[in-house]
Amino acid sequence: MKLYMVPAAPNPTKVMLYIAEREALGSALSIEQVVVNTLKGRHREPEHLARNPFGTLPVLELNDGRFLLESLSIIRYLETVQADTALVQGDPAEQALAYDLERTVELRFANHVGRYVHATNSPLGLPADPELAAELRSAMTQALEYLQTLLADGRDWLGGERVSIADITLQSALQFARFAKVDVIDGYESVQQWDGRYRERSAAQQVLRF
Ligand SMILES: N[C@@H](CCC(=O)N[C@@H](CS)C(=O)NCC(=O)O)C(=O)O
Repeated sequence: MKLYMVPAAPNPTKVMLYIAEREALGSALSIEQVVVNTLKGRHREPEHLARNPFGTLPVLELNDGRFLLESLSIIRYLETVQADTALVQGDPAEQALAYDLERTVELRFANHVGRYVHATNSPLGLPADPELAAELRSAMTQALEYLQTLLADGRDWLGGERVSIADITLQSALQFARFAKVDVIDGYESVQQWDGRYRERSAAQQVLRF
């Protein structure tokens, strides 16, 4: 399999952290990682558009030549490979709760962080949009308060004792904010402590650049 990706971008980072976490659990997923340089516009060139007509990253090329275009679908597929070392464990309800929390982090926080970064200090040079930034900041506040509530019982990870896909999605968003020198967790002490803990993990040390 081949993972087409670009470092520091949130959705590719999500899959890269996932793979590193699986490897730490003993999986040998045999995935070659291929950089598609978005700063040079390589994702808009025919070679990448043949893999994914939408031009986004990550893309996973399966061994039979088919392509998966969505980060969470890639993760769900990889969960079935060497499933004895899958990241998401537990009975069906526990697994559903893990995916539910991941979607909550993505849709109620990480997506806003991506748009907030571009509205304040866009790495792509997009014009600042203070009005949109204020709206996003307020939406992010609700999610951050929810995360603080989860962490208030002293758990290490968002879902409890084990690192899960929600942790990976949160860290991918926070790295993107750091890359753009935008602080989105200022004042949220439990989330800041979680961030410090996650960045000490070997998966984080291998994958994160910022
Ligand atoms: N829903 C997709 C989103 C993929 C996505 O938007 N990737 C960004 C990088 S984080 C990208 O490729 N942006 C370049 C573009 O849209 O032109 C996923 O989760 O994989």
